[in-house]
Amino acid sequence: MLTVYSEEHKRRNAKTELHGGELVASFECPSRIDFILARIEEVNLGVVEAPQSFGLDPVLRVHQRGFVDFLQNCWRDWLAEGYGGVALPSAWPARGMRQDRVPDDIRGRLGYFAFAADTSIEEGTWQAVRASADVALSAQKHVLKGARAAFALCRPPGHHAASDLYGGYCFLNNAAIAAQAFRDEGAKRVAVLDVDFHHGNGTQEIFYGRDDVLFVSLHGDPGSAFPHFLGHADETGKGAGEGFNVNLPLPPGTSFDEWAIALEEALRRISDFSPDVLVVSLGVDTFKDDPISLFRLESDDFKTYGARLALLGLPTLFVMEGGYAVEEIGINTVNVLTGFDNAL
Ligand code: SP5
Ligand code: ZN
Repeated sequence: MLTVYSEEHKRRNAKTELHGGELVASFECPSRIDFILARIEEVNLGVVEAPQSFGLDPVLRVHQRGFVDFLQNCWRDWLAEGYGGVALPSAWPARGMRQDRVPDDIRGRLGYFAFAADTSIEEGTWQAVRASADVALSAQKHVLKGARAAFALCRPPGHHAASDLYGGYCFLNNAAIAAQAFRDEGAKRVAVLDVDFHHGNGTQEIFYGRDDVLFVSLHGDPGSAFPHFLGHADETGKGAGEGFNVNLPLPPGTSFDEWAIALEEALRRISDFSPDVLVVSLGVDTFKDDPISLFRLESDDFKTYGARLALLGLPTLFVMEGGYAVEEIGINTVNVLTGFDNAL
């Protein structure tokens, strides 16, 4: 399987993360990608190539212009305030407050466009974010042109980013940008399967009113897990999109056996939809030793479900999302991909 990768991801090196009331080293760190690349080379997964540039047009198909402008200019505007720290929000337009006016002030804009305070914006963040979208689009072109599968080694991840919201370490929604590109380039129906531990609230929001992109997610129940405020089973889509959003929330401590039962339900829904192509939001934070997640998958389980995904028989784009057990992230991620390849 071909991998697309950009060194630009290194420009996203968050100095800190607000976690448990403390500023700690960021879980979403550059070495995650080093371990994955090393494992790709170790098992000879296939060619690794750099992305092409696609500009912002495909990004603006799923994200609002004002939001993209904010991301692009945020660090400059924050520096202009003379602060010594990284750009983090500290006030939000919560219940009863106005959401129809975007503040001019950068502190107000941060709160307007962020849904969580775990994600800083810093020097280089935007450059890495842009490159990550290009990685997804470059891998998408390989699948569009007939590859059975390709791996977009995206960093930063994307599935928490909505049309005008960032958070959960995500800024632009790489999987959604790629799914939309498939639609714009001829696919009639696209399925997105999100196997990251966390609910893909951003992807859900982007496609919630649509019947041409099916979103199916297995994740930690929002009653116990981030992003806390979306991802329940009764979120099934709205308007034309009714019935085209499938959430399969699972309790803390879920084992692979239990997870695999939910996966079968997810795959049934995808098969019934008969998509032209599958986009997999591939987070491996379902692993038992993940430091911020609550499921119990073992490394071999990733190979098992990778093989199962291949049986859908669909052209498949894998897009990297989360996974914070850094020492094992390479093995777990590449196990999904080799499991898939070996089943063909
Ligand atoms: C892409 C992705 O996986 N994003 C995840 C972002 C999660 N950020 C907030 C995590 C808060 C976790 N707190 C749980 C502590 C358990 N010890
Ligand atoms: Zn996650």
